[in-house]
Amino acid sequence: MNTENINKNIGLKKFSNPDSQIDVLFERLISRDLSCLPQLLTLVENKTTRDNSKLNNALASLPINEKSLRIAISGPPGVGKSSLIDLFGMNLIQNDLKIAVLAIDPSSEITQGSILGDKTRMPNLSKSVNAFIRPSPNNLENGGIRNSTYDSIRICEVAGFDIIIIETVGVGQSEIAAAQITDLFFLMIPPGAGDELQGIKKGIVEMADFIIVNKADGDTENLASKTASDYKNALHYASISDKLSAKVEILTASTLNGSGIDFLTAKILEFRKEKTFQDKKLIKRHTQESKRFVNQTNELILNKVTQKIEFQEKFQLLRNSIINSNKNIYTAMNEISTFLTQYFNI
Ligand SMILES: Nc1nc2c(ncn2[C@@H]2O[C@H](COP(=O)(O)OP(=O)(O)OP(=O)(O)O)[C@@H](O)[C@H]2O)c(=O)[nH]1
Ligand SMILES: [Mg+2]
Repeated sequence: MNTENINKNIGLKKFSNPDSQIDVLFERLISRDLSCLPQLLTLVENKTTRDNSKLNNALASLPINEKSLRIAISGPPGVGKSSLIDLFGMNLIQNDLKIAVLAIDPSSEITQGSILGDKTRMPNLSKSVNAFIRPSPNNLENGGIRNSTYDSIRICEVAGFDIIIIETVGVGQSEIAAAQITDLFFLMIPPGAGDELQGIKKGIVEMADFIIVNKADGDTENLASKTASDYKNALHYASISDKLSAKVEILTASTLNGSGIDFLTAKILEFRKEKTFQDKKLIKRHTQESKRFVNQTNELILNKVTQKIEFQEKFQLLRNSIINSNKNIYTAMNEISTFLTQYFNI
């Protein structure tokens, strides 16, 4: 990849201990040596070997890229997410933007990462020097979106990518988790069936900034138009208060004939120029960050407590006594509560 033009506005920062792997990788990132990206992203994804506080310090020192745009693209398996990202991404590149795609690969749960899969589904982007595709490991937590996905977004932004796209397959929690770390949420749906048949969870549709009815071509073109107007009617009164876009856009698209892609590109370019949009985006990011802080603190507390051997012993004892009918849940809860109060002095 040509690194010369990548985000000249991002300031340089040095780390004090160049011996450690983390320091070296972050130094390479900040000097825009993009060959460090795969290794660096693996490092943040890999929670077990992660030096949390050192990594957090390094992440905290990264410059903020306020101009970037984070887009989640979600939808049922096979709806055409990767195909759309390929065309949409190429359009954005033609407008002098650099694109990073973090694809949450649904098959990797079984194959431990079928990297070729998503690259071949984005044939144009995978050849472009202005694009970077990262298939992420899909562990079951939140349908593949993990705390580290946000870190990966930040890293890609510092590397100079203007648009960061998260592709997630619609498996319950994943859309919500993806929407919580992005600025805009695109929901893709196939022509025809309603939400329930597509396995789209209630509430997900209302979260979308863009609803894209794909495969509006050939035999399914008319059906796609009908599906789009059904959604328009259904969402007529939907709330938009926590969204960056002024209204939910519902459109048809086809990655075969390219319809809808120019509209999406124009919208994104427009958003990038709008001051109100940019201001709202930064406020939204801070709100998201505060929610993540609450969640991560809860996780941390839980981890710290459950790691204590004394807690584990007490917990197992009480659990077994419930199984053996020696205690009921009320007594057991009282005992564990007393134990926690005494042990942690809280
Ligand atoms: N007719 C038609 N087929 C499409 C369209 N977009 C994608 N496809 C086809 O649908 C299939 C799935 O496309 P992908 O882009 O891989 O879909 P995806 O949503 O990324 O799939 P997963 O990542 O596996 O969930 C491929 O065979 C595509 O050629 C479209 O607009 N029209
Ligand atoms: Mg895909």
